[in-house]
Amino acid sequence: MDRRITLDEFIISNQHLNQNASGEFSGLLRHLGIASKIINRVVNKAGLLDILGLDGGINSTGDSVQKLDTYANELMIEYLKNSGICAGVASEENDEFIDFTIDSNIKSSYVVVFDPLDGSSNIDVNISVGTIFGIYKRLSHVDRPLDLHDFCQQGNKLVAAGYVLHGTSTMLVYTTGGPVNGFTYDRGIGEFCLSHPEMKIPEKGKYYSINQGYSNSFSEGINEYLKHMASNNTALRYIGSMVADVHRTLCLGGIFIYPGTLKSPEGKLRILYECNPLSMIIEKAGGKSINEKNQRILDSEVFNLHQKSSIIIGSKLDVDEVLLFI
Ligand code: P6P
Repeated sequence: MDRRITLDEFIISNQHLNQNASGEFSGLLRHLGIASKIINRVVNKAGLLDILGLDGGINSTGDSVQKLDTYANELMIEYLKNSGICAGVASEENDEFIDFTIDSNIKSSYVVVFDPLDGSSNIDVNISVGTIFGIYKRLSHVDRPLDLHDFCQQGNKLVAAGYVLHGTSTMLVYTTGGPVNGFTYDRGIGEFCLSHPEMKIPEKGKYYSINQGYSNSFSEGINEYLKHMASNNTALRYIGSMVADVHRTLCLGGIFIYPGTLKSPEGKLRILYECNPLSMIIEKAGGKSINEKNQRILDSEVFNLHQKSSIIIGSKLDVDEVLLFI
């Protein structure tokens, strides 16, 4: 019978292939899948549940918090804590990391960093949003409380990275250090099913993605690049939801750029739970991801949970083309 394999079947059948994959690690991936299904259910009927609109809060990086952000954040924390196989989490929505081991005897080797609902400014207008996550092995001993170093690790130490995109369909895309695989959510059976095995980013794309509205505060080099792109009639696509813009770039090729601006000289996007996980995905799919100083994002030192970075991510040839101008 020709049927697509589910996420659970895929994780279990590949467990033996991955040196990081213990039953604990596989279980963690499966719990992230369950939490994503529940978030998807709410995202898809948010308008009916009166959880749209701002909840009045401001998160650690100054973004006004949407109710759905809060819901997704609390759900991710609850599911990862109750899984018993996650030692703690760091979230865009929380100033500090949360140590699950303090009031329970969880002895897990893994910590999870995530943005529970990236692109939240789009929630009220029905534009794609997504969850971005990264999994690290903790550095502190399992019998000790977690500390900041367990989370502030370089992206090249990630053991897994992925995202869930709530778009026209809902997709989970992740890598555990090998190929990037995409799963599409089949509501009929309530499962993520393998739909895009071993995703590869095209060497060069036909779109570039940047918020050109800030061009007055971009560097001269970035503006020279934008003039170049306008002169060769390259199409601009910008959704305003990083996970959606990067997913399109992964599928069709091209480039996504969030450079430093006057408001955010180091860039707006956060290294730990936005830039690093998406950079691991794009690199494992054959692409490239650097900052405006031409440093590999995954090699960036991480000093605090909400540290920001400029990012130039996408097809190798498109990223190299930007380098000619900056
Ligand atoms: P701007 C969403 O708030 C986000 O963090 C990313 O998902 C997105 O790429 C970026 O901010 C959009 O920022 O300044 O263009 O609205």
